[in-house]
Amino acid sequence: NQTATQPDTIETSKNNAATFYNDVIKGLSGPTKRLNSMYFYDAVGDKIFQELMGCPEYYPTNCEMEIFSTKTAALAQTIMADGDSFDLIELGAGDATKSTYLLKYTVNQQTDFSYLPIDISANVINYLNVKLPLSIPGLKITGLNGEYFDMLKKAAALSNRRKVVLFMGSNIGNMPVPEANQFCKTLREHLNPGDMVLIGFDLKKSPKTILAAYNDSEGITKRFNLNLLLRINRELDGNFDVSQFDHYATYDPETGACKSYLISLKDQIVTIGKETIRFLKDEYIYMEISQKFTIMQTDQMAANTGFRPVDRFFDIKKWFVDAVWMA
Ligand code: AVJ
Repeated sequence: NQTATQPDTIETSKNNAATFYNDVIKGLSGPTKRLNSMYFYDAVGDKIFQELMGCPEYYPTNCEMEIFSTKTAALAQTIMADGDSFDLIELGAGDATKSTYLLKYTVNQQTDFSYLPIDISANVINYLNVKLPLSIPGLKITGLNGEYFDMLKKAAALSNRRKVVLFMGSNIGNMPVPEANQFCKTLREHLNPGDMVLIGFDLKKSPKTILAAYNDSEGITKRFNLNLLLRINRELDGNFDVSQFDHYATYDPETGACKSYLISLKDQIVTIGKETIRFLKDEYIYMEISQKFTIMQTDQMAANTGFRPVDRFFDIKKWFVDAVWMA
């Protein structure tokens, strides 16, 4: 059994500098330019995202925090189901602030469960392995450092208990809808009938509210996006001048797609390692999608991917939903 003093540190070879370089060059070499928002989260990006979560216009985190802090008992009842022992697996656990409400409550129910946070960041996993058993006495934790599906396989090899998978924060919104469907199908293939997932979806709401969250007046989201260019400078020997790029966010109420772009303010040439990237004035880099959903669309996604919706938890404004699906 892994404990706080024996953190699990399975490394993934896929998430290395060569992959980052290849993805960046590929994304910036085509007729239209794009970067993958999964690369936002280096140490600086993590800090900026923390800032963003404290910014009044950025509502999703607060909504989901409200759900976990005010509906803890109901959430726990649903995932504890028949009271049998289970594994609670969290994809992209971060600092586990929201899940801590659920963990504390569930530990106090004397239910036999283990918490298996999965994160691509070794720092995150080491932190959770050490800190959570201190703040939640009695918690059994096995942190898994690596890619989601590799670590889900690992989790399945560690135990054959019922599994509940948390995928919170509307992280699913950072995939285009077809990719999100494929992700859920793959997730389903890693689960057994009776297993559950809890997925956080940001819901459609006033377009002005959504746009403000991704175009905050302090410019935190702008810095968050520009940081990826600075990360390319730092890690891939790039020479982006971030003062020559502006941030532009859009929300389309029809499709629910909220997209971020960086716009080149002039004709310019950027080098990354030995590659040369040309930008025309006003040319864009497509940085990120944050898809918004209707409840019907979340049910549809469950049905499309081999799940059955069993419960849903809203914040008071109904801006966000944590949907519980059964495999
Ligand atoms: C990581 C999915 C919660 O899309 O809302 C915040 C990332 N991007 N502002 C989101 C993000 C711009 C965020 N999530």
